[in-house]
Amino acid sequence: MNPAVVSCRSCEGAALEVFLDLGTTPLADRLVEDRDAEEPTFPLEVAFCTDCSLVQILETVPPSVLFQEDYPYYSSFSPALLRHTRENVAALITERRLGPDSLVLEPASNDGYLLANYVEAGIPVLGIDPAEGPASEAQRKGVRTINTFLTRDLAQSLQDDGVSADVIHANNVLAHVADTNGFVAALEILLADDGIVVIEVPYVRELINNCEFDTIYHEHLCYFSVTSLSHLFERHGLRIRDLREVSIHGGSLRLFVGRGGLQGDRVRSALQSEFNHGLQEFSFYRNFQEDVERLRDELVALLTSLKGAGHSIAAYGASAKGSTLLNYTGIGLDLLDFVVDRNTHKQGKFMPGQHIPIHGPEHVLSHRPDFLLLLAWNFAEEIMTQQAEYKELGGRFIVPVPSPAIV
Ligand code: DWN
Repeated sequence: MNPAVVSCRSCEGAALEVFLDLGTTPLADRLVEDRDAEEPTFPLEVAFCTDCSLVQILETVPPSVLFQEDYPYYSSFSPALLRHTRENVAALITERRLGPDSLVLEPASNDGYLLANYVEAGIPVLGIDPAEGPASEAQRKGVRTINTFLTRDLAQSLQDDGVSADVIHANNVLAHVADTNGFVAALEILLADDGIVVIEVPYVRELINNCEFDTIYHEHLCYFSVTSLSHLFERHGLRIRDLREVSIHGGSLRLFVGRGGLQGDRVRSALQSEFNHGLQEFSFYRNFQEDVERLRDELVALLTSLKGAGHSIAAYGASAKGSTLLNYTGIGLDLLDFVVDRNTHKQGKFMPGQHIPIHGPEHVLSHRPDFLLLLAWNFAEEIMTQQAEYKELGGRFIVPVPSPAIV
């Protein structure tokens, strides 16, 4: 068993208060190939640091276990994510006047979904990703990628070799690193003096307000507010200069971080708003367990009622969040016949814990379930548009979050 953290992953204080226990669960992205094989499970408890406001899980599963060779998440299977990324990159190329003498670096570059946009514009890039499959895919696309984790030591070695990035993208990675301070220190080492780090993280305010408990799994060690991020970056001589709220992944923050400089109006306003809403107080998180239990009971009751009335139910999106939702609620093969997903690396495997089979999206029309539970609810619009024929034939969708609803 891995040692649970007893001190905050950011400020290293001991003031951690647990407010959510999702039980002991399998790894959300460890899809099952052999249903008889033993599945490792780990506790999933969430705590709030009353010193620096960081929300975090207590368990640290070794990154080498989480992001191993068959890590199945490939960003390029989500068209909405690709559009979101393309728009962000185009704006940055213009604003930062990037060109052939620039360098854009991305830790957790996955399958090159983001950096490929810079390569297309003739701008030099360097990706860093520990997952062999996605990293190999990126290299096939012509995205220069180092297949490893970004650490403080690697950053120092790259800096010694002259690497200095004008833009660093860090999308959905800051929450994933076991050495939070070491990772931020690595960003500071690799950032050019007038460079900018563009960081995207799911916003913990949305997680709590919309009961997005299924976005909690062992890959996500931290859940950020602007308040907790500000403490973290200031500790390393970095400052949040500007920010945007973006809708991706159920509501995220896009932060623009540089060496010192002015904390812009949007940042000050966000910090004040968080203070007014109490995100720096334990009381903001205190009732979340009850909210999650209520959502669980409502969702199980809805699916049980539909099944009891003779309806068939399947699910769309073999997502990591889907694993948390199924394993915490206990929704399994008694209620769901199958899951579909566009990601070909996931097809033919089974959902962790519940061992529900994963097929391609064509299975929806060939098997015509009466209802489709959207385990990738963050892409609901895109998926429902894509499944227009299923809907025309009378198929209905169930959105589980923020509260179960048939749409
Ligand atoms: O941090 C992470 C988040 C950002 O993405 C990673 N650790 C893992 C991953 O979490 P997730 O699996 O919950 O994320 P997604 O992107 O919500 O998963 C969506 C799933 O749905 C993917 O497997 C792709 C699939 N999909 C599909 O089959 N058809 C997605 C779309 C948009 C579609 O049209």
